[in-house]
Amino acid sequence: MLDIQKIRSDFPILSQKVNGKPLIYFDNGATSQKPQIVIDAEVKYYQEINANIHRGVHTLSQLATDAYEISRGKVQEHINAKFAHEVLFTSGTTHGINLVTNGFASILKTGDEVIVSSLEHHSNIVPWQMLCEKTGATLKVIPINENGELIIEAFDALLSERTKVVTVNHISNALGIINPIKYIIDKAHAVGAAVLIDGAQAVPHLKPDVQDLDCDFYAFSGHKMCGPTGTGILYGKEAWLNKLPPYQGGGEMIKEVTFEKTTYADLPHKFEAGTPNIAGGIVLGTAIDYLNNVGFDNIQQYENELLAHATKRLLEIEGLKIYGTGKNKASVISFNIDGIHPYDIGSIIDKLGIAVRTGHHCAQPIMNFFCIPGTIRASFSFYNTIEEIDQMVEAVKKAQTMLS
Ligand code: C6P
Repeated sequence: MLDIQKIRSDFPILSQKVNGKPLIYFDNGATSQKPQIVIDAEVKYYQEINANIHRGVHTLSQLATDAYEISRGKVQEHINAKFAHEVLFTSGTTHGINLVTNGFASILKTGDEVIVSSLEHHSNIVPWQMLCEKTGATLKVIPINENGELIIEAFDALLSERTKVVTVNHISNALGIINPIKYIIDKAHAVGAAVLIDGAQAVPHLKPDVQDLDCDFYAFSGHKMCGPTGTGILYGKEAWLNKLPPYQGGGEMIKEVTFEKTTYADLPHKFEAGTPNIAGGIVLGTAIDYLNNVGFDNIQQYENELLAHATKRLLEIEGLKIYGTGKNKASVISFNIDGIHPYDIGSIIDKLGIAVRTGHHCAQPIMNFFCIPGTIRASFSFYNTIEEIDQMVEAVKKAQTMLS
């Protein structure tokens, strides 16, 4: 059992008023709020150990390097990676995915195929399209059904010896659908394809086990899991990271540089050119500690209660339609109300202190599938409450009356 009031007191922003009303923050899919312990850790880094890492013999540089590498170890443990050097610090999911697509530019060729799904965020579509344009490979797309679930038989039918990469998100940002990634990974491996999982929306809700999943790459953002913005992780299997060329050239990613030839550093440094977000990387470890203290079993159980309550209450509203009605869902609800633009509802409830996201959620193919311009998306976190959901429902009803 979670003590929600105690948890809420860890997040200073939650006691704020917005537009004169107590903040109800339901835009956790876009970014999560930060507990005081994370904010303090960022300040402490700059006050006490700020220095560049992996470069200096001086004490501060060593302290900062140690803290950064301890954080890498925490991530390794958190996602159960086999080696710490399979954990690359990035600026976020987008960066991680682009690092991989850049690497595959030297591997794919005309006739090869890349499979993505209709549920992807633009971050996991556009880089693959760019890669296909560059290499002559073909992009294939797993379709979805009316519930917003991947049509698995269609995925099976797309697989062939031409398939070189399969990539899907673990959880859809726009609909909250949880994808059957274990099945997808196993099937893709059976035809010899590599698999990248976009875990951006999964890591706030669950603890991925990359060895159990057996994925080749798993990308996620720190800012969606109580960590600082500008942080992220790309997990890659050692063999793949050794095979892919570096993403960026620069300081710290080299073994030796001459004008004739440069040799590259060992993992993970080969993929970490330049001065990274040192404070962010260190503090991401603090965020992971915080979440593990709350406990992912507790988080999942409580968020499921929030989701069930919100679904039931929202469906009381006449003319309201929920998108993403599949059985396996995270605490995200996308909905529309007959005859009303999602933006109008979002704007009115914002005046009542309620933050939701409206629009296409960087997932336009999903909106096209449902023939809608966008949805209102309420994405819940473990620090939200049933009372807040009830207030949102009343606010949506009010907006509906005003706009009808
Ligand atoms: N989705 C949302 O409101 P970055 O921006 O690199 O941290 O994450 C990109 C990204 C990739 N994949 C998925 C499934 C995502 O949800 C996101 C970010 C936010 O849904 C902002 S668009």
